[in-house]
Amino acid sequence: MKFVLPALPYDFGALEPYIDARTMEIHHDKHHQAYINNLIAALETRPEFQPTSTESLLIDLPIVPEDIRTAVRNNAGGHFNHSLFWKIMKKNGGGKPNGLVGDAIKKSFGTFEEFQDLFNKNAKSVFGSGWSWLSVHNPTGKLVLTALPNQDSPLSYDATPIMGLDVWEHAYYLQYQNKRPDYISAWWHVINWDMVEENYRMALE
Ligand code: MN3
Repeated sequence: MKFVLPALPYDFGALEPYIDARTMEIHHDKHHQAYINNLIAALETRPEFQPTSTESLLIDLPIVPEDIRTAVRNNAGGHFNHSLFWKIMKKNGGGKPNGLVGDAIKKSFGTFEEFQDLFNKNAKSVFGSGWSWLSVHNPTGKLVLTALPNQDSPLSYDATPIMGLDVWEHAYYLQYQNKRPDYISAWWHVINWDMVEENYRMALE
C-alpha cells in the first residue's frame, strides 16, 4: 500500500481571490504531505499490519493496532480529507447544485439556502480545528451534516463524506486571519458541484 500526495487538479492561484495561492501551496505541499509522512511513519512501526487503503483504515479504526491508532486516525484522516477537499473545489466554481445531489439537498433541508446556513453554522461552531461535512449516512442513504474535530473523518462514523470544508487555521489564516466567517462565505464561490454530484452518486452505490 503506497500513500502518495495527489497532484492539485489546478494551479495554486486558481481559487483566487477566494483562497490565495500561498495558502494553497503551503496547505497542499506542506500540510497534506506531512499527514502522509506521519501516516507512513506510524505504519512502519507495525509492518505486520498491512492496510488495503486509506479508507479502510478510517472505516474500521478498531482493527488498527492500538499503539498507532491515534496517529492513524489523525494522519489517514488528514490524507483522506484533504484528497477530497482539493477535488471539490475549482476555478469558477460555486453557484447552486443541480442533479441528484441538488434534489437530495432540497429534499433533506428544505431549500439550498437552509442547507447552506446549517453547513455554515457547523463550520463556525468547530472549536479549534476541524471540518464541516456533508455526508451520506450509509445505513439509511440520507444526507447528514456534521461538524467533526481535528482530522476525524465521517468514514469513522458510518458515513461517506461528499463535501467538506476545512476550518483549520492553516486553511485560511494568511488571507483571512481570525475572520473564519469571511473564509466560509468566500469558499462557496469555489465549490465544484460536479465533483460533489459524482461523490454523491458513488456514495449511493
Ligand atoms: Mn487542512
